[in-house]
Amino acid sequence: MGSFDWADPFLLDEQLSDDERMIRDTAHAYAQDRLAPRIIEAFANEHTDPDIFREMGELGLLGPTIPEEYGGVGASYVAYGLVAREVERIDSGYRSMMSVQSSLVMYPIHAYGSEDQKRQYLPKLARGEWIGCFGLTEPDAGSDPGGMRTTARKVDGGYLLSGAKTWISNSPIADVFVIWAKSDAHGGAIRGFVLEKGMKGLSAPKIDNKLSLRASITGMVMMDDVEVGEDALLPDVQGLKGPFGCLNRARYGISWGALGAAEFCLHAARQYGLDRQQFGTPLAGRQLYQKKLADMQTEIALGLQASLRVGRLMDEGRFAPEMVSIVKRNNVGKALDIARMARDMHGGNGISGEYQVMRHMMNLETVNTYEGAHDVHALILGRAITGIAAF
Ligand code: TGC
Ligand code: FAD
Repeated sequence: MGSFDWADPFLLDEQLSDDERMIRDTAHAYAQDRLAPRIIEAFANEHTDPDIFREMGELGLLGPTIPEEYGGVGASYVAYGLVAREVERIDSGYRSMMSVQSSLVMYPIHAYGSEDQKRQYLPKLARGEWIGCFGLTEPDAGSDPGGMRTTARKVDGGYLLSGAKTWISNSPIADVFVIWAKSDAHGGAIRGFVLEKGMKGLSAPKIDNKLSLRASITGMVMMDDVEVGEDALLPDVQGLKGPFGCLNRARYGISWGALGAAEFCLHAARQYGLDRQQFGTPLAGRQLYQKKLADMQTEIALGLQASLRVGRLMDEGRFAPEMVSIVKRNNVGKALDIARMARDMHGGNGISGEYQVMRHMMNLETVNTYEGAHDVHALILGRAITGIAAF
């Protein structure tokens, strides 16, 4: 008979390769030593530290799946998920910064870009020297990105981009903007363009007063006839499958990341219950309290195994987007329930920033909405089950 580790019920650790464990340990040490000490203050003051990109870059945590010749470390998608889990154990905002750079900026340049674009952008993005953002959502096109209004008009030698993107992670501090627009030269098809900070007509105002993801800056991207050359077009993709190809990777990473936040909440609630005495015994000695801990542990353990399976299939080139919808939707939804539960189990202390569980809860509200809202993933799955699109 084997032994039981309450913090790793299905022995996930031994299902990883040595390389994956090494990257996980690097991310864990960095997150605990460098991110954890900053987050309470950063969240309280809505402060995003751009140095975090450079620090992550030095450790190979940005775009880890990108091959070494372009600045990545050629890691597996399982390793990428493990990094997301360690970073989000501290804060979903820090994971957001990392996953936008990796899956939504470096991935499309690598998968759809020209050789020149790859050489020009990827090494600097991998080092965190340049910060990237991904502009898909618009004020009137969120869950339905096909309804976007941003246009690319063909002119001599290039394109003029006009439109407004909103809720764009990293945009106010971004050097590189991956923008999706309807291109008149391609029959109105959605195409990707790489824009750079400082271009005439391009601005990225910050969205203030977020009550969630406060350590990760979010903004708009305003484009007023921004002129770009032919070389700004991502040549190798056309249509919505361009941005969705990136979202598959980011959503998969989120499925791991959200469980990192949930694990933080489980560990915090367990320790709180062991330390806190009421009615003459520790709270953790009460049946109701233990049931809550057991529910949390069960959902986390099941969710991690599911993400590991999808990651392995991704590494083998055998994943389908619907698999990602299952783990993104379920793991984030469960993580949000777990964070709310942990907040309750901390009593009054649960609302204090010092105990951190309510910060995770507030962050996970965003994670449940972005990268395909919880119900939108249900509809993606509903379409696959019934053959009927109910969007
Ligand atoms: P639909 O007709 O289903 O598809 C249009 C075309 O796209 C292809 N496609 C995919 N390709 C690859 N992967 C996927 N997951 C794909 N899903 C669809 C499809 O094959 C088709 O290709 P083609 O060649 O036939 O044209 O499209 P629809 O317009 O009906 O879409 C419906 C729906 C709900 C699936 C979709 O619009 C959706 O997923 N909406 C959610 C939007 C979303 O996730 N936005 C995310 C914005 S980015 C973000 O939130 C970043 S936060 C990051 C952070 O800070 O961490
Ligand atoms: P809506 O689409 O208006 O949805 C509102 C509600 O209606 C949701 O509950 C949804 O589930 C529901 N709904 C929608 N359609 C249907 C339907 N057909 N049937 C039933 N219910 C439906 N976007 C980017 O492009 N890049 C980024 O970097 C980025 N970062 C973000 C960071 C933050 C902090 C936030 C909050 C958002 C970010 N987003 C980003 C945008 C995000 O992807 C969108 O908010 C998300 O896709 C939902 O779109 P929406 O907000 O317009 O909501």
